[in-house]
Amino acid sequence: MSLKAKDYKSGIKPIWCPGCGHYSVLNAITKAMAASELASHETAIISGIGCSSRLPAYVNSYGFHGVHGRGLPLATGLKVARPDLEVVAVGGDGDGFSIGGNHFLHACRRNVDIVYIAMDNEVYGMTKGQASPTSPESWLDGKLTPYGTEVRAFQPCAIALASGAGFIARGYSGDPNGLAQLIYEGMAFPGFAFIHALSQCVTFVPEQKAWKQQVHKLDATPATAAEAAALIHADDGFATGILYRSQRPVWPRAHEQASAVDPRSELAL
Ligand SMILES: Cc1ncc(C[n+]2csc(CCOP(=O)(O)OP(=O)(O)O)c2C)c(N)n1
Ligand code: SF4
Repeated sequence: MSLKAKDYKSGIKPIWCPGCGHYSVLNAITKAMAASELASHETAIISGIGCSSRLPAYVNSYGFHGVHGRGLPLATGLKVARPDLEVVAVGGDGDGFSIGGNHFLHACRRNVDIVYIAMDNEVYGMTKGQASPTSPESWLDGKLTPYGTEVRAFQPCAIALASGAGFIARGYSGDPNGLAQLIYEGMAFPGFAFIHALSQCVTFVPEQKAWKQQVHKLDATPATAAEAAALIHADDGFATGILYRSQRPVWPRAHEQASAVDPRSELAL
């Protein structure tokens, strides 16, 4: 019997603020799991630290809540050891693009067959509203960055493209069905699938409620990396849909041969 999205909820009540975008990302993930007809024991959700990184506890699957910025190396190790699992890494913009930035570059470059959902609210929510790598340069926060960040914002999709990601998509928490579709396609994609999920922090950046009016859907996916680069650089950051899709060999290439050898049989010798 196929499972419904609600069957993938763990029953643990999220402790996110009312209105936090992360609720909808959670819903989108469980919808994508149901559409993919994944059994709970065939899926693992891995995270770092942050409000967004609490997500694995709320999903009825294998899960691991790691340390700050280390969701991607954990997910990579798991996928290499257990290629049969659908491995999904999740986290926030602070987790993934600041302390975890180096891992982000190399995950795109390695092309391990995992999905990475970065829940971007342009702020460190859990630690009470400091600027993050994706905070706009002009973002004025009275207490912590009273003159703006004075630093150019990190561009996750441009960096993903330059680093070799084969699947790059942007979704919005206010459109959980659209986001679920992107996650579903990311799960089906053979290789590293990066999903930039705009997910508002209503507590520390309440003006993000206006994102609902700003997001717009792409008409078509660019056909080449050059076209994708042009689109991503010209984009206002609110275009949703698949920004780039192109397959190349996944890592490790000797996956099937390696997984056929049970390491315990060698130890027994
Ligand atoms: C090594 C380390 N440094 C700093 C922290 C403190 N810390 C916890 S969560 C967090 C930021 C989380 O922000 P983000 O990833 O954007 O997620 P959000 O809470 O906004 O969903 C930081 C800096 C930590 N837990 N570990
Ligand atoms: S502080 Fe922001 S990111 Fe954290 S739960 Fe509240 S609304 Fe969500």
